[in-house]
Amino acid sequence: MKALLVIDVQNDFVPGGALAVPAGDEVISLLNELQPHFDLVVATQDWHPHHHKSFASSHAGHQPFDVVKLHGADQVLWPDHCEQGTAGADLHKDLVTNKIEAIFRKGTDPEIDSYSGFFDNGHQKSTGLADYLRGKGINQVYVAGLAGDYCVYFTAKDALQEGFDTFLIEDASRPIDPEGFEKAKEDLQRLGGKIVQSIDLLHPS
Ligand code: VGL
Ligand code: ZN
Repeated sequence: MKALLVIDVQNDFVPGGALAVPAGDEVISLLNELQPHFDLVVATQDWHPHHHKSFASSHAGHQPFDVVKLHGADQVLWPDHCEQGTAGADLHKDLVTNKIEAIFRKGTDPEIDSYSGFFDNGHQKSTGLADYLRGKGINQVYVAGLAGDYCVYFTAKDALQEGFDTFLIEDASRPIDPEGFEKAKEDLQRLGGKIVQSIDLLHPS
């Protein structure tokens, strides 16, 4: 049984948004086409409280994209984005949502960032996504969306660690930084993940 995880297709991550991923909007039509080819579709939503610690504005003297230590780990500081209840946090209006059975929210703890749909960055708290997928009989997990080098990558990495057969759909994802995305894909392959293109799913040979 195959699940598609649609990662953070939210207004703040597309051009014009607070943390725009270059060409982020280009994944939407592909994700819509892909959804009917899966047994289960789940979405994630970055969902931060006001003054979240991943925001540069919460750290005096720092700018977006600076890196600081937060609870002992490196933390990239971001522009304020995906604040709970704002339009920027909404899923993009062009994303078809009727097949999305559940939306897992992340980044809700004011102190800890959470790139993965499964765990916060320190792996302290689970969102329950792995058990949800297992409960639905899923063994194959396909991950796509935004951003390829952050939330897509970390979600795929945790999916592997949770024992799922894991695929990153490259052309249905866009990164913040292309170089970071290359490293992310290499890392996933080293860990046993596979990089695929949407054509492999839409027109299997
Ligand atoms: C993301 C940075 C901060 C993402 C979320 O969805 O990839 N990146 N928060
Ligand atoms: Zn975030």
